Amino acid sequence: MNSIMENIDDKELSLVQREIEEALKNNNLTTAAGKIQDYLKEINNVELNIAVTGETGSGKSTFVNAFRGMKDNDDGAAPTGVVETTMDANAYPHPKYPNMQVWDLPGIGTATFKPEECLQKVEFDRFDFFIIVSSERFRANDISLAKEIQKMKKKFYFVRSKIDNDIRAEGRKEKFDKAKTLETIRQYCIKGLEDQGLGSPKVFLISGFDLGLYDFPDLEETMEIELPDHKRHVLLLSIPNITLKINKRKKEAFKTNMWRLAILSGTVAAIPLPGLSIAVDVSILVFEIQRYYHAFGLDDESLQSLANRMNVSVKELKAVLKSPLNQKKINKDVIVKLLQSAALTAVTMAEFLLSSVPAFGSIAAAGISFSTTYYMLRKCLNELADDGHNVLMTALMANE
Ligand SMILES: Nc1nc2c(ncn2[C@@H]2O[C@H](COP(=O)(O)OP(=O)(O)O)[C@@H](O)[C@H]2O)c(=O)[nH]1
Ligand SMILES: [Mg+2]
Repeated sequence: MNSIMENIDDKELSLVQREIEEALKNNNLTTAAGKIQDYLKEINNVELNIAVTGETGSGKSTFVNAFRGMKDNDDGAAPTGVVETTMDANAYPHPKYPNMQVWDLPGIGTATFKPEECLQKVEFDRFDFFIIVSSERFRANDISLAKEIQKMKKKFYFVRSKIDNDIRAEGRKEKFDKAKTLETIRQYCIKGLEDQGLGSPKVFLISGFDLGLYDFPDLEETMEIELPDHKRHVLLLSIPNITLKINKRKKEAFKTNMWRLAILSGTVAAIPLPGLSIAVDVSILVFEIQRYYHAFGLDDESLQSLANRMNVSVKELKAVLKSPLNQKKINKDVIVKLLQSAALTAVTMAEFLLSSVPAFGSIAAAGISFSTTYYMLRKCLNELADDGHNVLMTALMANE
């Protein structure tokens, strides 16, 4: 797995991208399709490894689960509320995107273990960045750990956890100002770190019980900005769909691959389908549309988990779903039916293809297969992203 990770970087991916465009300019669709296959294979192999570390009881394991959209008692969840006795690094893959793994690193940053020894033991090099968690002020161990990470030229983020507890306690006071309370905690943590010679790092306030609150969206955005392109994609697809902003950026991320998939579906192993005038590779469409569905949190488990967190019923959430894809299992039959109805309107698509696809001329040669699949992907992405958006709005409004 490591070798794959080391093999792919932004430069190589942009080389494949240029090759695709070059082939399209030369009207060589077969070559373009082959290159697209390489490209998609490579981006599907990109790994994201996030290390979560900090003292026992700080909320690491809870965070590892929440980050993957899981509850503590789900299958594959990291055990929480247990006393950590070893410093074994445990990898917890995302249930739907196993290329994204969150590592629970107990022990590092506790007095028993020296940070530099621990980091060597867990092969720090595999991590894209570190999250250092503390439920109080950051201690000397957290700081020496951060310095070790810095030496290795890796990024780290400080997370002050269990903010819900602080807010609840402060909320009992008569003069409660939530924004002020949060700012006080933030400044206190930053000052502590500065006093120990760590520059002025950002500290993100979070609750592992509800990532939609406080600074998690900020943390997500920072990670996104600081990751290289190909890794950013993995983060965006796998991150739980908990804010409207994330919903929007997920949609953008999917959009960038739409035309590549449409070329591929219409060119490689395109199989004529009964009752359909075009030849497409339906399995590509099924795979991608299923990804949309999960990324926007529209599956039953995700809706249930949103309902639990936000005190709304699953029924209320389901009531706002509009896409016909929601009532069904997304499989070949469903997609073929959609294609059949989409093919009828394929003539009207030239105008959006012009604006969003490079080397449009040669793609026009791919004709109706390309247009129809592109239209389909766009339609499904729009519908499912809208549904994701509306479900979130419903949950947020119920909490106002
Ligand atoms: N109120 C609150 N409790 C939390 C939060 N995160 C973790 N906990 C609780 O703190 C305890 C330790 O959490 P755990 O994730 O096992 O910490 P770890 O030892 O660092 O892995 C458990 O009882 C958790 O339920 C949080 O954000 N808010
Ligand atoms: Mg733990």
